[in-house]
Amino acid sequence: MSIRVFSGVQPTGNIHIGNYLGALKQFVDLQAEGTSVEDVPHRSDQSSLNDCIYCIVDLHAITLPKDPAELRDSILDVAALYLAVGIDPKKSVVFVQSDVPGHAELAWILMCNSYTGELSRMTQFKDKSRGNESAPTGLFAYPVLMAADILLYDSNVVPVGSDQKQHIELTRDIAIRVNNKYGDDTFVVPEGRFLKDGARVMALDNPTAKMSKSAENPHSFISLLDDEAKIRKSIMRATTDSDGEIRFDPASKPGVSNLLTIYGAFTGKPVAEVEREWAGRGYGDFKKAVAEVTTDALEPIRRRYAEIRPSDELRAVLRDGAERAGAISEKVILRVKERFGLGA
Ligand code: ATP
Ligand code: LTN
Repeated sequence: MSIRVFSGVQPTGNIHIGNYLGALKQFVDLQAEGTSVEDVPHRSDQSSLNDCIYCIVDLHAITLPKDPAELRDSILDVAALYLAVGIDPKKSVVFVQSDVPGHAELAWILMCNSYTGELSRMTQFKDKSRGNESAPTGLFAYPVLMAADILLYDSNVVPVGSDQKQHIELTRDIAIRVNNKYGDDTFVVPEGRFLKDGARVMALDNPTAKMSKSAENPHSFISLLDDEAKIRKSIMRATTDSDGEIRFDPASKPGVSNLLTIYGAFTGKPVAEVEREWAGRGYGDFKKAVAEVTTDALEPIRRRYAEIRPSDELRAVLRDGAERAGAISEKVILRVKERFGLGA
C-alpha cells in the first residue's frame, strides 16, 4: 500500500518563495518518490510511489472577507501554479476544497470533539484576531477545518511550512482523542513533514517575521511570478546587518541567515556548505548570487504558468480531481458516521 500525502494552499494573494520552499517544492518531490518509512513511524511497509492529494483550500480563504470575483481568480491562479511547479495531475489529485462536501461535514464532527481552550492557544488565531471580539467564528475554527482536510483522506504525511506545526499537532491530538472514544481505526494519525533548511523563509525587509503574502511592502517577498528585475531589486534591498560576515546565525544575523537559507534551498546545497563557499566574501556579491539562483529556479515556473493559466484544461483537471477526492472522502465519511451513530 502506498503512503497517502495530503496538503493544501490558500487561494489568497501572491504565492511566494516561502510557500514554494516550505510547501510546494515538497509536494513535487513527494510525488516523484516513495516516502521513507522513517517519516511514517506507524507503517512498516516501504511504498514504491506516494499517493498524493493537493487541495486549494478556498473554505479557509473566506475566514477573512474576500471579494468573490478575486477569490474565483485566485483559485485558478493557485491551480495553475500547482501544475507550473511540477505537480502532475496524472500522478496526483488536484482539487478545490469546496467542491468536496466532506470537508465541511467532517469539520463539524471534529468541532464537537475539540476544545475551545486548545483552539484559543493557536498562535495563528491569536495573531489574526488580536483579541478582536468580532473576529469570525470561522477564524477560530480554522484549525479544525484543516484537521478535517487531513483526516478526511486517511493521510499519512502532510508536507507544510514549520509555521503549521501547531495545527498538525492539534490534528493529531483530535485524531487520537476520537480514536480513543470511537475505535482505534476511526482515523489515521498523520505526521507533519517539514524541510530542515528553508522550512521557514523570512520577510526580506524584516527577517524576524515570516515571509507573508499579506505584507504591504512588495519587496518584503518574492512572488513565484516576479520577473528578473523585481527579484533582483527585492534581494539587493534585503535587510542584512553591518558586521559584513556571511554566517548562519538566525538569532543575531537573521537577514544573512535567511539569504543563506534561500540560496541553499534553491541550489539543493546544505546551508553549512553554502556558508563555507561564501566565507570571507562580501554581501553585495552574495546577494547577486542569491538573485541569480532564484531567477533561474523561477523562470521555468513563470513560463509554464503563462501557458497553463489561460487553458481550458485547468478546469477539467479540477473537475476530475474533485471526483477522485470525492470518492476517497465519501468512504471515510461513511466510516465516521457509522462509528458516531449518525444518519438513518
Ligand atoms: P501567508 O501568511 O503568507 O499569507 P499562509 O501561511 O497563511 O500564507 P498558505 O498559502 O495556506 O497560507 O500557505 C501554504 C503553505 O506555505 C503552508 O504549508 C505554509 O506552512 C507554507 N508557508 C507559508 N509561509 C511560509 C514561509 N514564510 N516559509 C515557509 N513556508 C511557508
Ligand atoms: N492552514 C494552512 C493551509 C491548509 C492546509 C490544510 C495545509 C489548510 N488545510 C491541510 C495542509 C493540510 C496554512 O495556512 N498554510
